[in-house]
Amino acid sequence: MVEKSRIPPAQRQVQDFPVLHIGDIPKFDAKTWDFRIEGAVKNPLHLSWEEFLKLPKSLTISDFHCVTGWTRLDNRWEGVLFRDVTRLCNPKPEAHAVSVLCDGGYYTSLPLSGLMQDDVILAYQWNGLFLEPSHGKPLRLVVPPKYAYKSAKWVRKLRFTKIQEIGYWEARGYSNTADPWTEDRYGLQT
Ligand SMILES: Nc1nc2c(c(=O)[nH]1)N[C@H]1C(S)=C(S)[C@@H](COP(=O)(O)O)O[C@H]1N2
Ligand SMILES: [Mo]
Repeated sequence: MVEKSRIPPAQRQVQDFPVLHIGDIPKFDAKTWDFRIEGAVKNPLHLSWEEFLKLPKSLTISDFHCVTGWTRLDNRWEGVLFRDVTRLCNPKPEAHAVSVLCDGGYYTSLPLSGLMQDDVILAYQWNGLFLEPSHGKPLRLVVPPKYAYKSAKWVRKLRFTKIQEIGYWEARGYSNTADPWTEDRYGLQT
């Protein structure tokens, strides 16, 4: 087992890679799949799967913490760093957050500053292989410093916004900041 300092409070380490999502796994067709960036950007982006694969590729190694209590360490994610794709779309000065929209209707959002960190990646490979459909094939976001409901699977669109929108789980009581180290699991209840 690994030193405790890498496991956030009340989390337990798992060796397998659980699958967790709501709804059905969307079908992927490389011919019709596309990826869009829109909203508060100077250069909206529209890429095919083939074009996406030609973007500069990076490798990150990071830990994955689900709010239900499991943590998987040392995942090797390969894909395009969020900040590399952001450079291409040239955000407007008023862009402070990004909504992440997925096939199947799931969505979440994060402050732009957090997404620009070194380990935030739009990943298409995990531990050397293209993603399994259940883990987000063809493309998912990985945001290691946040609970994994921010790591959206089946990503199709990023919308840059002035203020941070409220995502699927966030609208149902989960924290919009989602910091595993402070057990920031639940938003303020009314
Ligand atoms: N599109 C989509 N992405 C999602 C979810 C979802 O329901 N739909 N669930 C999130 C949650 S709560 C977790 S823990 C992780 C799980 O990722 P995994 O199934 O690859 O382990 O996906 C996240 N991304
Ligand atoms: Mo989760």
